[in-house]
Amino acid sequence: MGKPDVLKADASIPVQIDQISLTRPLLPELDALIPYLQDILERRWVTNNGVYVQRLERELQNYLGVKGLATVTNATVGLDLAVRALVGEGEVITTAYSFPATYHVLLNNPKISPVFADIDENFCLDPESVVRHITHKTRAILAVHTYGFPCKVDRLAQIAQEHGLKVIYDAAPAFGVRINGKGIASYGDLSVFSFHATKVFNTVEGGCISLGKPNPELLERIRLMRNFGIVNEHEIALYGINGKMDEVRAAFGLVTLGLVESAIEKRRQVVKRYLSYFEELKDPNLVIREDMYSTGNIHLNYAYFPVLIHPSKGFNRNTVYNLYRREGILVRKYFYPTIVNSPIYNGLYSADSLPNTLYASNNVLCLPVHHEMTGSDCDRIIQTFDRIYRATH
Ligand code: T4K
Repeated sequence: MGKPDVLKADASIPVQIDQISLTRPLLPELDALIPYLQDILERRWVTNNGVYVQRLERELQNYLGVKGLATVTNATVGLDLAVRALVGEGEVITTAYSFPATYHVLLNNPKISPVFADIDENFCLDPESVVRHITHKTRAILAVHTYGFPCKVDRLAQIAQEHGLKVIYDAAPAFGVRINGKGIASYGDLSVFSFHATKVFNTVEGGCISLGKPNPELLERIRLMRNFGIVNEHEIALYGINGKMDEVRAAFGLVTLGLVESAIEKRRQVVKRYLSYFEELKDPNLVIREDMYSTGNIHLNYAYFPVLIHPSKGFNRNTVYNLYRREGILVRKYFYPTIVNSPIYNGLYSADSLPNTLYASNNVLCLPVHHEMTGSDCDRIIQTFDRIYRATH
């Protein structure tokens, strides 16, 4: 008898309805939120730098261990403001292996020319590829701590210093990550976190820009720019946009911030189970960056669990994706497509010089990780993978 044909889509198999979501928002208890909401309504002050926004900024500054911070309405606006406040104009070297927000803020800025460098083995901007793209017009590096894996921050700092460049980190997925006990946002000039519902810490929508070193003038500029650039009610001092966080979301964040550490621990337990499965499988065609998880000096947040699947006959990222989805397990192809393999960019950005970016985009699959996952969810995800794997090996 041959192997069961689990790879063949069979319309008679009902799609499972007890879905396992890629992630789940970290939510406050209603009872914990109500006193804040009552107070906000009684005081009739709901946005524009209210008391809860200010309090959240103080608490985040402590949690992240940074020297100054401004909350924003989301990380996309935060990245836009960070680039405008710090860089102004010129070439910015960045990665195409990211959520479109990262490079769209550069493409949408008429004074900035994005230059794409390739990624390294951790899916982050490769410092040596950055060096190869530096020209006399380069002003900054915009790197992403992809999946919450830290970039090679020391090497990037060295390159920036040698060439007089600014460094901005898109730290959207890296909330709570630490290196040698230092918050990830202590590296670079500015870091931008996302507080979107799908992130480890969330305010429904939201984010913050934080400073790697004290710079009150820069912080003031960012604060002005997130409020239309207006001073003294009528004077426009500089470019600005509506990038403000409101009181309701700040209150939401104040409550969820207290839940973050235990949520990260629950995520760690999920990742531990994945790691032990893949380590036992020991297949060099399945790359899970296990060294990232075991490096003692890096405290991860377990935001995502990417698996790079080197394609082999009958077994590749897309087959695994399709079969998982059919089973109601909502894995994702982060980051596919990217600027180099999506038709909407009209072939403007060639993949030729970005082989690692293209390869990762075509072959990485993210498995579900979140704080509400149970042991049996993990078992189901692992068993499903195993079934597909065994049928083709
Ligand atoms: N830079 C990077 C590197 C980023 O990854 C992102 C955002 C940004 C910048 C920009 O940050 P923001 O401007 O958003 O602050 C999601 C998020 O919307 C996006 O914030 C995030 N990255 C990206 C990686 O993921 P989608 O379109 O893939 O999300 P969606 O709606 O498909 O949800 C994903 C999973 O989460 C699903 O399994 C369902 C579950 N989910 C989602 C929501 C919204 C829930 O269970 N509850 C929910 O409320 O983009």
